[in-house]
Amino acid sequence: MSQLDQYLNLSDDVKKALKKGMPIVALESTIISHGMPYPDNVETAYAVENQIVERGALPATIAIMDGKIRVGLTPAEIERLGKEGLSATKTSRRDMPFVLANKTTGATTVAATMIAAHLAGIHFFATGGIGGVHRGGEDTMDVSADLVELQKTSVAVICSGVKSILDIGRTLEYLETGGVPVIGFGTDEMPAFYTRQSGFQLVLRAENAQDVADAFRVSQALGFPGGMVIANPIPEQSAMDATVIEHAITEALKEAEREGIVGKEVTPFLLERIARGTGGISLKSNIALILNNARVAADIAVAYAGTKIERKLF
Ligand code: PSU
Ligand code: MN
Repeated sequence: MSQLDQYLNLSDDVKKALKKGMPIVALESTIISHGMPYPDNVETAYAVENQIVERGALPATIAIMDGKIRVGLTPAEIERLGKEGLSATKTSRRDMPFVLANKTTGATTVAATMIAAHLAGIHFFATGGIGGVHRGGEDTMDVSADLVELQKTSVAVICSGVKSILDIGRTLEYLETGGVPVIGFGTDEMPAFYTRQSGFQLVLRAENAQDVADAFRVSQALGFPGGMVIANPIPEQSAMDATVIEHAITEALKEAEREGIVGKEVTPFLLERIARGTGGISLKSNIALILNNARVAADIAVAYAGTKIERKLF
């Protein structure tokens, strides 16, 4: 067993699919433990996996369990993580060695999931939103490790942009400096998670899954170390009213400041307060956009592989 194999465990389905060059979509687990309440988190995680299967790709939800990076959780393991919720350790790149050594349960962020996907050989990863530069980040230096990971690890992340709890303009500047392509999926504008528009223009645009797969292949051929952001706007019918969401965000930010929330607690705190502040409307939008991202990610993985998985593998 190689040293890496001691800490990296792929499910049999993932191994099989990798060997045959079949399309696979990685999924993160912080969104399950810290992004949504139980049982919506578990139901959503299952629904996301189903969408990917239906589009002809294999889903691989990733987390750290029992001292191993697990690529391809079983439904029972997803349930376990969903129930553990906030008591699972939110695990980004910084935290991975310690969580693995201590054999605690680690829910992987976008950054950590990218690392795991890359180690496994998976190129595409669907989620809701990535981390970014926080509002006021120019003073606090609160910049998500996701933005740094995107410069280092060649995995394409299909998401609905970043929430406007963050500073979208500075997030885009940071990604540009780091050489990370942000590709609007059928849009010229950076989506703002709950809403389709942010007011920030993008310079790269793809019309379909094949366009993204082709660009990713070129990035690989050039040996670029970094990944890509595929910014896929929330479906029109599920988008929120911009003033409603902005109000909830402003309130959540004030509360975070009053309570002195810092570090890795900031994002989960804001997500929870916003869900509460909008009386659950935001949760519905959140679920709709993730399902949509899962479908697009599966289409991209299928376009890249040039083949579909016709039958449910598991
Ligand atoms: N943004 C969301 N939902 C999420 C997250 C971000 O809209 O669940 C999670 C992701 O796992 C992301 C992490 O990688 O939060 C970023 O945390 P931080 O800002 O502490 O880097
Ligand atoms: Mn942070």
